[in-house]
Amino acid sequence: MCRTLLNAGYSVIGTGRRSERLAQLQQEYGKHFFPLTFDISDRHAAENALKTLPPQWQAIDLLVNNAGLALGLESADKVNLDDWNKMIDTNVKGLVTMTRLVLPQMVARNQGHIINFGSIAGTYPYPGGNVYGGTKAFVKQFSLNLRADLAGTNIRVSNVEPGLCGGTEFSNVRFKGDNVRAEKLYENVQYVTPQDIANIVLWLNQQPEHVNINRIEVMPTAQTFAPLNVARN
Ligand code: 8X3
Repeated sequence: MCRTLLNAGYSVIGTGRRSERLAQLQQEYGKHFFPLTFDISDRHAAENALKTLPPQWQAIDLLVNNAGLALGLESADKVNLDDWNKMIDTNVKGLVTMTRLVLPQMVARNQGHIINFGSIAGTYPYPGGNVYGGTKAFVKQFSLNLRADLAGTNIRVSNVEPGLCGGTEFSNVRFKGDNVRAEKLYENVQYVTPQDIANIVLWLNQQPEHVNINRIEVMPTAQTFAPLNVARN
């Protein structure tokens, strides 16, 4: 997403925990890229990081809240409670923290766009989706509620809800380093790619200011719906 926006002429603040990845982008894009290393689940780290932004980087027109993770696919009675907390800390608390920190200057300038990352898991339940799907349902409703609060402003809010998206570390993280299991998920299927999603983010933001896409649900053509489960005696 950073590269797609940079190639389209945007100046980008890239955030993440791994400074070496951000340094790589800075090397490639020079003064158009500003690296900001922090863990989004640490509220004070996020507050402090944003305070270090030089004045010319403080007017943020587009906030892309894509940081998030799924951990495990165990059923709710067996799940690791730390995993649930980590998903809530990142997907919910991290996302609302960033939104609350960036939104005031958007409101002051009456300009801006927040693009949140939900998931199809926020709409369609699946076994083991439990808290992950719950966090993404939160993101969906939070995005819509932001629009209600921002009535009368020019600030846009969109929720991107991807389905099976390969070519990221999503499943390696979900399966805690079981890379064979992670790779299997993407075998013999044309999944949605990070570039597909980046193109959608750019397209959402490039709509005219009077056009707000509230939600956009994206699946690979190869992914559709399973029948509802009926447990029989
Ligand atoms: C990513 C899609 O199906 O793994 O949020 O929940 S899924």
